[in-house]
Amino acid sequence: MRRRFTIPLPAGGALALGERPLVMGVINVTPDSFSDGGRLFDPARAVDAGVRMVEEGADLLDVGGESTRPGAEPLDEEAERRRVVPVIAALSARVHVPISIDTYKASTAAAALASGAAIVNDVSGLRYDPALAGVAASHGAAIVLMHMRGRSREMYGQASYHDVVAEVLDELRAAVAFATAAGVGADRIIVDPGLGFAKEAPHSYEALARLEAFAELGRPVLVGPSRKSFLARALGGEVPPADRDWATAAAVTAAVLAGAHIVRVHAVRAMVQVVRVADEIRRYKGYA
Ligand code: PMM
Repeated sequence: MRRRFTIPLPAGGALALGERPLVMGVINVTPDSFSDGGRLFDPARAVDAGVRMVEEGADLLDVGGESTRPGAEPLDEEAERRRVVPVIAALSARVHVPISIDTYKASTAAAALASGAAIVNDVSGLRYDPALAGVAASHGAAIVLMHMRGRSREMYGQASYHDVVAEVLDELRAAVAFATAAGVGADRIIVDPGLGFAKEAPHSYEALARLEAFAELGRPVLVGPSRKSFLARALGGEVPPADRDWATAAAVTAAVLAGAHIVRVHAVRAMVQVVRVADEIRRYKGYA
């Protein structure tokens, strides 16, 4: 059973989750993203890409200014804001889907929410900047709490688990408790197991294979397998990120069959097809 949720958004909006899986298109306004090699660093190209993704069926857009690839250096707040705010402002005038800001910094989130974003996507699960929770709460924003450990540049050092699903569940439960204690409405929280973050490839595969366990948190589940290196691990060689969309399709299918509410992807047009067919199959399993 994929539970249904209605997530309140700022300005009286709402996001219906669970009726069908939603597709979140990724817009990395970075010169060094692992997945698209900085293609969208130019703001006008980033905006056009977002508009195109919505035409192709994206239900949400996720805009980020700092690369989270392993080994990436952190970006200062001012530079991050300069990258993302113009893109979010322009996109929110041109598209009618909710926009999320992929940041762990309270000041960037505040500027993004003031420019039209409705969701904060925090890869640190509120561990890097505790003030982020208050910003999300005061704007009435929804928040994605993703699981990871450590900082991107050293996260693989902490990729050690006895039971990856049980430990990620515990750590996400703590993040949800932190968010609600800081005033974020429990009804605004979305959880994410953080595939590829502080996880070796087998941990990511196990989290994906056992994704149904995350329903236990009582919140909608977002997953981001798109073009990640754990996919290349199964391909037995060097497969560059831009050539990982078939591999992504397999992971997206697994996520949808396991009840994911949102999949975060780069190749929107192709993954919309994948999601629709996988969801149709899921319906005939008798749960939907
Ligand atoms: N992955 C990346 C960045 N942000 N956010 C969420 N919620 N979940 C993810 O899996 C996730 C994320 C890394 O991929 P990218 O650099 O291509 O955006």
